[in-house]
Amino acid sequence: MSERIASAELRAKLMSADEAAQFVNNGDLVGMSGFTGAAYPKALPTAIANKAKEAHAKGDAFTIDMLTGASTAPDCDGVLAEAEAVNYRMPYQSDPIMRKAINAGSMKYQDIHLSHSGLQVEQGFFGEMDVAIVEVTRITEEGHLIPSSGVGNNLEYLAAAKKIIIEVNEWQALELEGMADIWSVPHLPNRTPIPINNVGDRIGNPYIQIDTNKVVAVVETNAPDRNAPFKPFDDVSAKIAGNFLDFLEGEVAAGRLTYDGYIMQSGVGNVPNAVMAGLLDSKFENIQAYTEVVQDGMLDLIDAGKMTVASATSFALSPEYADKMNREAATYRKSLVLRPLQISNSPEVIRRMGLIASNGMIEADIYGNINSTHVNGTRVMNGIGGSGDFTRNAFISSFISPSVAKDGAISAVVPFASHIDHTEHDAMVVITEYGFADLRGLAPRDRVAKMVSVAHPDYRALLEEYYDRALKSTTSFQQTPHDLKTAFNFHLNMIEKGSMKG
Ligand code: 0RQ
Repeated sequence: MSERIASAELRAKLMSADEAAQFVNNGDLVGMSGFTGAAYPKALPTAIANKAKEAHAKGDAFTIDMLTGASTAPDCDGVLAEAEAVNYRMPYQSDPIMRKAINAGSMKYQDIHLSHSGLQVEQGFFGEMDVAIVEVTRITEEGHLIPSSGVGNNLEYLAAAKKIIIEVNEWQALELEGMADIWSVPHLPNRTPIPINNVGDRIGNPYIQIDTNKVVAVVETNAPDRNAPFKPFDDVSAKIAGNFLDFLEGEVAAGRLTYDGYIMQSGVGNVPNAVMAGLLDSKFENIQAYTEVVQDGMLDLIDAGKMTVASATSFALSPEYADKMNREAATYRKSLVLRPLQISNSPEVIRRMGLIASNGMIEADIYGNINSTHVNGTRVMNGIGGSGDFTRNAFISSFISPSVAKDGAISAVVPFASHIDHTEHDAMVVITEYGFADLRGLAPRDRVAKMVSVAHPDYRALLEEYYDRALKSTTSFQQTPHDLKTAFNFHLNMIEKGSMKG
């Protein structure tokens, strides 16, 4: 195992995770690797959680402020939340225990555009970074770090931190080396363009260079990335995938897209994964992805010869596909590029690519405002993640969702979104199992019928009644009619009666 640590200087700093946890203190700002269940540190979070539990048992305070690339896994976010060891979290999480603590008010969470997060660290918005804890596949003789299954904000955290702890994970395939393309976005002001013109362009090095003097500990691990498996495809997700393909076909017919070389971005989740499965049997060839995470569906498209290249910042693979990646990394390396988050999610590059974005949502309103994050406007689900980076800058931005959640008690189309992450100015197409609502070129009042047509039939009359009321309401003008007294009745019904139907 120690042959993965070729630098003698860093090999001399090998220790156990419990020993390394001595460098993490109460009140520290800690930057960790980790992005959608991949590349997060596997040993230090538990060691820090144990340290917190011991301190709490003695009546002492112990919490950290925790920054990552995005969500992690039960053995990172989960154990730390369970130990009440996190005071503040940024920029994205999806752990059930952590979500509960955030919504109970015992933990602070700032849910921000992922493309902004590294820059804000550089600009010192979160204070001085005490420790960076980063998982790698290997350390070279020169002390350079070979990223594991994701890059995220590692560059910014390693540069900003006073102390560095490195986890070298033997579970990660050595053949991942060469997949990462490390290039630092120039500091403000006087930025120069990011020189990426094509999805697969490589512009940097396969390793991260660090100040090895800052390394206080190196810890060896052998533990898998932990993403939950995707839900099996059902009839609803198959229909959504079919409607997404119909939409793409319409774009081809209109001359805005060709069957050759379509560039996609796909959000995480069960439905986006099903949409990719739909592309397998489509007429589209040489598909490319300029996106945030590599998902199971993309590996299937690559295997089928349908996808030529994907650029992302990390993997978000089910356990089965993560194993497959580990076995076949040398082959996948030819078609995959892992970039720092500031580049994978760069508005500049996204706009240049002319990509079609598709992300999941909690709800959309009749005018096309999208809520990606908050159930009933106040309870956070996961976070905006990269969906804003892509939605705002894509050539076409779509949202895909089943028309109902919780056995029909919740409608995905509501009169007024109870929280708005993506405005009517950014969202262009909303797709459910009932079809697609193409909102492009339409003023707000002309969007309503389209949105109602993709709502579940059980909710269509209720939405039409609301719109009639909004048109006549004394609280309303006609640009974007709303009856403010009843705009949130769907949500109030859900809270008071257990169903949006009332
Ligand atoms: O909960 O599993 O307990 O039944 O949300 O919903 O339908 O399986 O869909 O997995 O695609 O997730 C918006 C959460 C959708 C996701 C969201 C409940 C539903 C179910 C999952 P159960 P589905 P998905 C870039 C892109 C924001 C970040 C983003 C998300 C569970 O897409 O987090 O886009 N997006 N990042 O029952 C109450 C509603 C609901 C609801 C769904 N209206 N009210 N619960 N659910 N709608 C990638 C990154 O940034 C990393």
